Amino acid sequence: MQNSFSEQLSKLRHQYDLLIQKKNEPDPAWYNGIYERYMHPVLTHAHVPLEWRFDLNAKTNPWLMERLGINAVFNAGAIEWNGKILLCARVEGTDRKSFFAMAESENGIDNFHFWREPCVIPETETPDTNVYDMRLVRHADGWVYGLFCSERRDPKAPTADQSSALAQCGIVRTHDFKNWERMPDLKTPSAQQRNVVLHPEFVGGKYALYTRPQESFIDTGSGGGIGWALCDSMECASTGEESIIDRRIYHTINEVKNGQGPAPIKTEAGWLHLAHGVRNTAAGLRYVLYLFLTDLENPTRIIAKPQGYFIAPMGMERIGDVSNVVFSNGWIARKDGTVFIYYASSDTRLHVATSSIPRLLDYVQNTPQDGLRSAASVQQRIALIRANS
Ligand code: M1P
Repeated sequence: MQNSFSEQLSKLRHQYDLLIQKKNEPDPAWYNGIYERYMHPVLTHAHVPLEWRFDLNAKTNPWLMERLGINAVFNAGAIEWNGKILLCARVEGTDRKSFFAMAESENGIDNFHFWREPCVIPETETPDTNVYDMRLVRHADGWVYGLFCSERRDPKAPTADQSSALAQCGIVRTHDFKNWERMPDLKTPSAQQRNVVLHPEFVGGKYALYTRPQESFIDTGSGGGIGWALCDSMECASTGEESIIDRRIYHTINEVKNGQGPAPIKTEAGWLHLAHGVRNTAAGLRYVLYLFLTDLENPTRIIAKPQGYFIAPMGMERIGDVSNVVFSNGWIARKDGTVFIYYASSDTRLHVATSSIPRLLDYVQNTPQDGLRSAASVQQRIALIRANS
């Protein structure tokens, strides 16, 4: 038998409070020396406030039904702001539309709670059908920019095709994460763009962008990898030809496609990059995360790149709406060198991993690079075994 409205509401509130207050601890079963994984996700669909989902008025909703369900909370931009950790999460309703919502935590690993209302992102003259994957960047010009994917139906698609879409880079800026100023979408020579990220500093007096040229919505086609392009202004951003800085390579973790994650972190040794790489399998695409380092003076020049992946989906992380995926568009380096890496699993929930700048630099600089052949991998492993003998 159904509980009374007030009983059920108290139960929901109690469960919600327990979830928000739950402590998160490093997973004791995980060790690789490079980063810690944690026992619980930091954001899930259940972290979305009850007020966003239920009509809490017993007169208009006597059954206490969920009126606007939430499907998933994942791919979040991240920034440290007034000592707190802020995430700009991708929240996806049951209607399949994503929107952005800010959540904050004091310590970056638990007690994340959403702000009162989701972000209101102004539209351009051509309204976005779907928006997702915001990269937050505190730029040297004084603004915080949010670059995200704006998706619209392909206007050239015949009526029978209700799936073909166009992806472009939407741009907003803010000083408070409450008021967002929308700029025109980025123009590049490529047919479509996703995973566009603003470099935090001017380069030669210009804004610099990591791009991901692609010919169609899912397939990048001849789009060869993570691109780089400069532009004069973010108010009407337009780039010339993109150059590829991290190319896709046969039989590696990124042979099908790749994309810059969040903006790179400036370290003494170079710009530290987090990216995702995609390969194909009989069970579909597999997304993993990897790191690389670029030259401080020339961020397009890779100076260190470990072989293989940095984070891959593990255990329950493998399962979700788009299984076998980890994706990241947010990380934070604190003044004390701690790094929080926010990664989503299987387009369903968001996790944190923790490390430090010294550990990540050690990993990037001292892990052998990909030998690109089985025989070379064997030699790398034998060298390690013999050094340990
Ligand atoms: O479904 C996995 C990811 O797919 C896209 O990434 P990419 O453009 O590299 O294929 C994005 O839509 C991302 O949101 C999603 O997590």
